[in-house]
Amino acid sequence: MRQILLAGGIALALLACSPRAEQAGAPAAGSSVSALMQARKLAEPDVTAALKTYTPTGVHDEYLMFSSGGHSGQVLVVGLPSMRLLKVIAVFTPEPWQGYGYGDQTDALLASGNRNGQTLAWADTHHPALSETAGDYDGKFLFIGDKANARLAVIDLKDFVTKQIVASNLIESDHGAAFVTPNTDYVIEPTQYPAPLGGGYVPIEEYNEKYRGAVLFWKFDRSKGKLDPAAAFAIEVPPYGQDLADAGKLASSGFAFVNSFNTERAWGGTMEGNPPLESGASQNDTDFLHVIDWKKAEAAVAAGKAETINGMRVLRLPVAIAEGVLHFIPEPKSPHGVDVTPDGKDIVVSGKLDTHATIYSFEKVKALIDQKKYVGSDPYGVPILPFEEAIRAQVEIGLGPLHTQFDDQGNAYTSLFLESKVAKWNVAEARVLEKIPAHYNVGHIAAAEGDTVSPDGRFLVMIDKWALDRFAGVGPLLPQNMQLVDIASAPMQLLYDMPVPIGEPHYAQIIKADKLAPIDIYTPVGFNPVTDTKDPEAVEAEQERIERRADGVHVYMTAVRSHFRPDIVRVKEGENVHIHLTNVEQAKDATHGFAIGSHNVNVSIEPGEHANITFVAKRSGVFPMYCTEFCSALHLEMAGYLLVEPN
Ligand code: RUQ
Ligand code: CUA
Repeated sequence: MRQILLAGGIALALLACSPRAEQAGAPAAGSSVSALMQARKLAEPDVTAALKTYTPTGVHDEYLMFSSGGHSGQVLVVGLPSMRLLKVIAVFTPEPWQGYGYGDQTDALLASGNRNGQTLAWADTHHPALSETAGDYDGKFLFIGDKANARLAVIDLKDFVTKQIVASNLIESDHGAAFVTPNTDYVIEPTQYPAPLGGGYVPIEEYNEKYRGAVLFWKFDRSKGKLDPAAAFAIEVPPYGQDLADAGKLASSGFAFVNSFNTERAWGGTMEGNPPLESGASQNDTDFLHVIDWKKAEAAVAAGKAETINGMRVLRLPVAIAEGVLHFIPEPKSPHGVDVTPDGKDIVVSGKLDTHATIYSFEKVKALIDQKKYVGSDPYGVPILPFEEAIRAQVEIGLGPLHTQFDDQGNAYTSLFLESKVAKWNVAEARVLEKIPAHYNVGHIAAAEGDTVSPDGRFLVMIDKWALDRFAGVGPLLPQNMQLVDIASAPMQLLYDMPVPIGEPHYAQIIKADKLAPIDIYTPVGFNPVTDTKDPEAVEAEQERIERRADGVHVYMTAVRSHFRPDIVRVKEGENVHIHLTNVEQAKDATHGFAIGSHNVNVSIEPGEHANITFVAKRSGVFPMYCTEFCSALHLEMAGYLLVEPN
């Protein structure tokens, strides 16, 4: 009976929506919930958490979260509140199920991300950025940065497919990418580790003189859905280890804010009599918040004031200073996150080694810039604004504050890495309201639309760096942990732990699902998702054929449940084989795969999709070709042969 009382509220809620609520057997339903609770040792908060996240079969999630896939080089798409993994978007690395990296166009796309002829088989994805219109997610595109190789990718949310990978030849690593300006005019990519701009060798002893960072602004052409490298520009900055970035919005539109964590300019050398980088970089009490007027930078570049370095237009430091593009403000100690409030009026910075969230007032910052009120300049001549006069408040927030997100009630949420908590605090009052434990060492957090001009509140996901005791043991390498929190309830409630076993997710963004309108099938039939157009080699039904040309054998093939046509391909040993394959189906979810063993041939063709595959028939023999998706009752019969005759 006590169990029934304990679960009373929930049981009542269940009964209220049960068609059998009025029947005499109603108490049985209550006792079954309490019996389940008892059997599974669940307390009432466990049951409310389950009820807040359980999503019955066929019911769709209200939000989608786009998360970096870390070392996997991919992007994860997770439904909220269920925390179900819905998609892994193949971006920087091959993805076999999607045939990404096993056909001509996806090979070429991946190769476009190679740097200086080096094939790159991995990426370190950190920060996804949804495209915005007027500072709000518009659900059209997603950008993601690769820290290791200083690359950016563009994903079209019409079909959740990567369309472009770019890398400048200016910088060697990035971190604060990708962040977009409020109308997605630009995607921001700042360097992380300084190096000579444009590449080349310079002894590290000349670090101060010759090593530099840069803040890149990649122009986005919305009509083409592509970044336009020719219209990109960069601003040279001192070698301070630039970190995260955020674009100003509303009140602070036209500006961008970038952190730095190594104004000491330490460069390590632990075996050469120097302190390790980590202690060398933590000497100063403050580093510099970079305040960038990108509208002015854009105008200066348009006026021909940039210098082209290895293909990128760069506003050199003296020009950036003279044009009023760059100002510094001290920021306490080894900062990491910089986050602009939804109204664009405040900029929140947290220092990993400082217990405060520092709130800069954009109005004050702008006035100081206009009055040229400087307290000096850095060794490179960049004017420094007075800290005390630029801030609105500092909130004593806890240990190791990193990243901040916002809700619709004027509150901010800041991750506390060292404390393993998230602090909820009121922005106007600069006052901490509540904290919730994370398991453990929370890095980024993502709130529903929590970095836009109109956050939704409701949900927040803590992206934890350590999982320790949260899941069953699977050997020494544990999964990462994402924890869903209900931030609309008071106090905040932890709802769900989601293990992530394919890489360390860094940042994520959460968008209302109804802002997305993905297609179900490709039309017209013969569409190539990578080139984003009907493929010139698309095959119509009844037009299947095999042609012998100077460059080899061209097989024009269709796939439809449950056969390939043609299903016999006869070639000679050593011949080039080009397979042009169209899935001519237009039924939702009617995906076929196409594989030839021992030839690294493997593609996935969604309804209406076309793929081109080129390979050399190096070895004579008989090689089965088959469909790799269990598409129909006669799926096993969806097969054929590649016959390679010896010479
Ligand atoms: S990171 S835990 Cu954004 Cu790469 Cu902060
Ligand atoms: Cu097509 Cu299996």
